Amino acid sequence: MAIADTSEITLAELQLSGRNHSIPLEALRHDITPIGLHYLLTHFDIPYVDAASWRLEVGGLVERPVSLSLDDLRARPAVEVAVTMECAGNGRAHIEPHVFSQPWLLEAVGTARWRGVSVASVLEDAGVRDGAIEALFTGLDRGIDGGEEQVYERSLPLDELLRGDALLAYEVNGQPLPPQHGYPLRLVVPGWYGMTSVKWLSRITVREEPFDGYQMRHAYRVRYEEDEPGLPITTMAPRSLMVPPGIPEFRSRERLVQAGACEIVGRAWSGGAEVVGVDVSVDGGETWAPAELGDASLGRWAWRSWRFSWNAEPGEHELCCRARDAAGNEQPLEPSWNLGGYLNNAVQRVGVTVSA
Ligand SMILES: Nc1nc2c(c(=O)[nH]1)N[C@H]1C(S)=C(S)[C@@H](COP(=O)(O)O)O[C@H]1N2
Ligand SMILES: [Mo]
Repeated sequence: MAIADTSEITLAELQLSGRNHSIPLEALRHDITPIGLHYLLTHFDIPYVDAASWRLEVGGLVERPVSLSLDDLRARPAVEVAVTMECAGNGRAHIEPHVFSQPWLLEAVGTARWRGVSVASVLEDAGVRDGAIEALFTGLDRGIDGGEEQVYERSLPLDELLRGDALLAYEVNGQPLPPQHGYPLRLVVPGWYGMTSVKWLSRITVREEPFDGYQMRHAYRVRYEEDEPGLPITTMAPRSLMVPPGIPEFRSRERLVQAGACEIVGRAWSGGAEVVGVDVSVDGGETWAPAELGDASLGRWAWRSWRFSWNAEPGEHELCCRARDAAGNEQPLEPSWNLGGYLNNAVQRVGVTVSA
């Protein structure tokens, strides 16, 4: 897709996007994203953590509060799961009118193998007391957002944590977490948008009332007016992305493709229900044809590969892809606006010139 010339993106947003990078689309070819190519989003500063003195405190409404070292966690039975993680603000830069925040185009996504301890097992050992409804996950990073000084922290309902596959991860892709992805320990909640997966964990607090800190009450809600509560953001809506075929022009990243057989490949995911189909259009969304879905060997929580054989004819084309899931959700053709610029899963459009 051609980048709009009328962008209102500011130096402050350039500063954010330099700190928080997205995945280069060609890296969608990897089943598991090499960790340096995984997208990154850090609101404040990356904390410097001494793992030798670091502890995870588990407390609040529990029978037996515990304080766990990294060795204590590593000594417990481990689970490993391939998880596709995506930022809820992915697609924000395409929304009009402009929303000021991390200006993601479409690539705030990655798939990694996270290894650690099941959250449910840690909560069960601590003994959740009657009346508890949720757990609050507190990070070590502190900053100011919306004029409020805070640590980054978010909560999740206990029923989601006790039946779900959420884990406390100390490794990613076979290595200790790198500083930027939450060293020494982070939460990973499969299927949910990335804001839920709190990095640099210091504390889990079991609660009898919903937590209403900034990241729950104000951020990550779909709102149309400042003073409405809006709806909380939870699981990832369906999305598909293609590896742009051919070669890029340096400045615009528009593509040049040779005429003839061209295989278009990509990935598709959805947090709420499995992906059941991907359609491709080579005429800007006028007509669609099904792509072939790859197998689900990475598991339920990771993206699916897909492929589409295109007979590229000379001229200008706009390639699009569109995923749908088992719950009947399908990517829209156009973005829609909300205050935070969240949940824009409109189809990707890639402008291509085919040369004879
Ligand atoms: N402590 C802490 N956890 C955090 C964040 C943060 O700023 N601080 N950002 C969240 C958001 S909005 C996203 S999208 C994911 C990004 O995870 P990644 O940087 O490992 O890709 O981390 C989440 N966890
Ligand atoms: Mo995010």
